[in-house]
Amino acid sequence: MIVFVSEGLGNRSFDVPAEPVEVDQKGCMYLPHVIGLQAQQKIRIVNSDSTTHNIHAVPINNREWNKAQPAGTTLEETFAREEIAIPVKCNVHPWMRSYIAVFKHPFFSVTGADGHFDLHNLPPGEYTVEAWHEKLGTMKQTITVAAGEAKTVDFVFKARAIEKPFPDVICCTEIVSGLASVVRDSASYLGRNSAGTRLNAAKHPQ
Ligand SMILES: [Cu+2]
Repeated sequence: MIVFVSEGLGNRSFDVPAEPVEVDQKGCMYLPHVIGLQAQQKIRIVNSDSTTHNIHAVPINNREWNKAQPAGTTLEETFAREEIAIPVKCNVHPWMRSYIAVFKHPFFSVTGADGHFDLHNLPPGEYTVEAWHEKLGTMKQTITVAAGEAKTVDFVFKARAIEKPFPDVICCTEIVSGLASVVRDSASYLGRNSAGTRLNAAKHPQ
């Protein structure tokens, strides 16, 4: 989940960090799964796997890119405009999916496993703070912060029942059944989300 300021910054402009944001392809998954960065900030895409990936960003408000990436190589890309969030897929491994959220300011935070986020150094003012989740949608709140003030904002999403948990993973482990690590990694990934799916994934030959 990403929490970010969606309104209230006016026409302020912000420096673009020189440091790239990194995403790795490891065990045929994107790590991390959700990435936040600023427009024009570099994203460094690493392929730690011993297989070729084809990273394919499918934006609505930015230039689409689609690149084959041999094992062990790194490439860099950017997005020019704000867009929350851009789906990224691999044309070789259809279950691979990540989301890249592009902002025109630095006031965003990808939540950790505990759901915690921090938005530091906001100028005093009134803001709309928005939380985005790939499956649960968005929620908004308005906050006002004074100079030097810290505020706490909570977003509570109601989890919907997932009818078909990760169907892509189930069908696609068959396509790459030669890659045992893929199946195992998928199983552990699924295990964190659905015990029932772990059972399905574990049925695949390793
Ligand atoms: Cu791939």
